[in-house]
Amino acid sequence: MKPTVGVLPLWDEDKNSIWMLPGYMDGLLSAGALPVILPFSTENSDLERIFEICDGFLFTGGQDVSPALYNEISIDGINCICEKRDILEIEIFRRAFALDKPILGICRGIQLINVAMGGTLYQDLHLQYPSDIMHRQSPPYDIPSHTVTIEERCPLFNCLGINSADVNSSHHQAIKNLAPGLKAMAFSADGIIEAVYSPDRTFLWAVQWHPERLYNKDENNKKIFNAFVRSML
Ligand SMILES: [Mn+2]
Repeated sequence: MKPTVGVLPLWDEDKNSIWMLPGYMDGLLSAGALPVILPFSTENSDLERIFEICDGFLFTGGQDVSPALYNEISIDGINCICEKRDILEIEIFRRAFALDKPILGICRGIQLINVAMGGTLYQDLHLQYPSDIMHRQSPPYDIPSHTVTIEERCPLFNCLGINSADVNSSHHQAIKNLAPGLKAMAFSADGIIEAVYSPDRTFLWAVQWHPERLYNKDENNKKIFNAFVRSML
């Protein structure tokens, strides 16, 4: 039976509506999983049922994580906050972590996971960490924007067998203080953490770039989805 992956929903503030980018769903489907978009419910009975159904969870990209969650006041560079996403995702993450359900975080996902585990973020790289690296590329988003170096002997290195990779990049925030319990797996040339994992869990990986926009043309990003789904078999 295919593993079922709960996909954290995207939220469109203007339309007041859940939405989804096909790459997240298709990337999981192509790796052999059945993705399902989760509802915005934090009722205990709903969550208990969700955790019976789902073998793993994908934390998607999107709005900025509220700086209040890491005890900071928002600076001017902060974009749209989505409180209902923060609440849902922190709750799902805590339960998934406690139950050792496989977790993959992408973009906002790496940031949310770092904050949920006690880390902090650069609220806006442009204001707080200026560099020449193009972390916020212009379209098209399925071509590489910068290189990352991959730490040796980490799970990402073991999975890909390479110590650098070209990645796309659509973020204006990033990990500042890495949460205790997470280890960095990849860095951009300006020193930003671009991938993390938990050594204490079966599969808890997160990346700052967008495999869902690259997996169908880049074998390395396909391998990330494959490794996530394989961990649930
Ligand atoms: Mn980047």
